[in-house]
Amino acid sequence: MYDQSKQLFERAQQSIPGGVNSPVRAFKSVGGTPLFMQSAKGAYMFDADGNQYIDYIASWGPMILGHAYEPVVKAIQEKVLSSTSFGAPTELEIEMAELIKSMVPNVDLIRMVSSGTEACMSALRLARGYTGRNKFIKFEGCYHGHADAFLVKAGSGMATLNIQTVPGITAGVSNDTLTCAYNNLEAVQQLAKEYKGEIAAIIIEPVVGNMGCIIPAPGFLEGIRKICDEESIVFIFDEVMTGFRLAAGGAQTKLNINADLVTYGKVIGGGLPVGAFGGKKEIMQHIAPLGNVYQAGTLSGNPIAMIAGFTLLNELKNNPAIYEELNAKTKYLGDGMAIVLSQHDVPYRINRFGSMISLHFSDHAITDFDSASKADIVRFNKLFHFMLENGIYLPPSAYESWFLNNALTYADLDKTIALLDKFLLQ
Ligand code: KE4
Repeated sequence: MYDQSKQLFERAQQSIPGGVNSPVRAFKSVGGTPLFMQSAKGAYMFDADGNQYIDYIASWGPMILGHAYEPVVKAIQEKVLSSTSFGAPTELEIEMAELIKSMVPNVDLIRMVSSGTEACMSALRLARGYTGRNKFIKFEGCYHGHADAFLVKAGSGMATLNIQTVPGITAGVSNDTLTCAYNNLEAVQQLAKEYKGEIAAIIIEPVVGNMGCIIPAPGFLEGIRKICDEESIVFIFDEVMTGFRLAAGGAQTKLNINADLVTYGKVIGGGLPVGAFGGKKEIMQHIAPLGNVYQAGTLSGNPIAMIAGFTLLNELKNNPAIYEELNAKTKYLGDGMAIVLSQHDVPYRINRFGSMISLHFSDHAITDFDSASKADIVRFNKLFHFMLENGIYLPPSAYESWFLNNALTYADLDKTIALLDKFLLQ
C-alpha cells in the first residue's frame, strides 16, 4: 500500500534532514511513514503508490479552490514564458498590491515577501523600529513561522514534535518574547502593566490554526485592541492562515477588528511561495527604502508567484459565493461528525470557524494551548491512520486546523463522516 513512499522516505533521509523539507510533514507525532505525493487535482491527492486521498490540509491552507485550479495553472503556464524572475519592479506587483488593498481593510502599503515567516519576522522588526521598543507579546501555541523570536512556546510543528526550547535561539532574543495563554485577556493586561513602555507589539492569530482551530472568546481581541490603543502598542494580526480564507477581507473583516499591521501567506500565493505584510502608512513608511527598517528579498514579488496569487485572489474577489459554499461544507462536515461522535458517546469538541475546523477527543472546551494539549492525542493519531488507510488525508497532527477546499463534494464529506463512524465502531 505504501511501498513506494517507504522507499522514497528511506532515500530522502540520506540527503534531507528527517527526509522532509518541513517537520510537520514527517508524521513524527502520528507515527508511520510520511506519504510522498505525486500529483493532485481538485480535492484529491495521489501518492507515489497511486493511492488517492481526499485532501483536508490543502497544502496547509493555500489550495482553497482545490489543486491544479485551471485559471491558476493557465496563468502560470503563460507567465513563465516571459522569464521567471527579473529582480526589478514589475507592473504585476503594483496590480497585486492594488488588488489586496481593494480586498482588505486598513492596508495603505504592503510589501511582498516569500513566506509567512518572512512576513511575520518583518512585521515584528517594523513594529520594534517604529516604536523604539524591544519586547513583544505572543500567545502560547500560536505559530508565526520559524524566526528566532517566535520560537518560544510556539504551536504547529513545535507542539507536534513537543519541542519546548529550540537550541540556537539565544537568551538575548527570547528574553524579549513575552508569552501568555490565548483567550486570557487578564494575562495580557498584566504583561502590559508590568512592561509598560517596553512592548512594541502584540502578535496574534486572530483565529488560531496552530493548536487545532481555536476561536477568540468574545471581547478577547477587542480587549487587546484597547490595550494597544492605550499603550501605543502595534497590534499585528497574523493572517497567514486566515487571510483570504475566512473572507476576502480576512479576519479583520470577519471579526470587525482593526489591526495595525497584517501578515499574509498561503492563499495569497496560490500555492507558490508568497508572503506579505502591510498596514497603515504611518507605520509602513518606516520600511526601507522609505525608512530605515531594512527588509529585502531576491525573489520578493516574483512574477510567477505573483500571477498565481493574483489569479487566485481575483477568483475569490469576483466570486464571493465561494466563501458561503466553503463555510456551508465545513458546517456540514462538523455537524455530521458531531452526530456520529454523540451516537458513540465519545468525549469530543469540534472547533469550527469558517472553513477552518478541528476535532479534539476531549471532555473539555479547547480554548488555548493547555486545553488543546490535554485532549486525547493518541486517539487522534489512531483516527489519522484509519482515515489515511481509507483514502482520507487529515493533517498529520492534532495541533493543526483542517482546511477545506471548495473542490470537495458533499459525497466526499459524507464519506469522511461515514469513516469516522466506522472508526468509532472499532
Ligand atoms: P510559512 O513560513 O510556513 O510560509 O508561514 C509561517 C506561518 C505564519 N503564521 C501562521 C499563522 C502559520 O500557520 C504559518 C505556517 N503554518 C504551518 C502549518 N500550521 C506551515 C506548515 C509547515 O510548517 O510546513
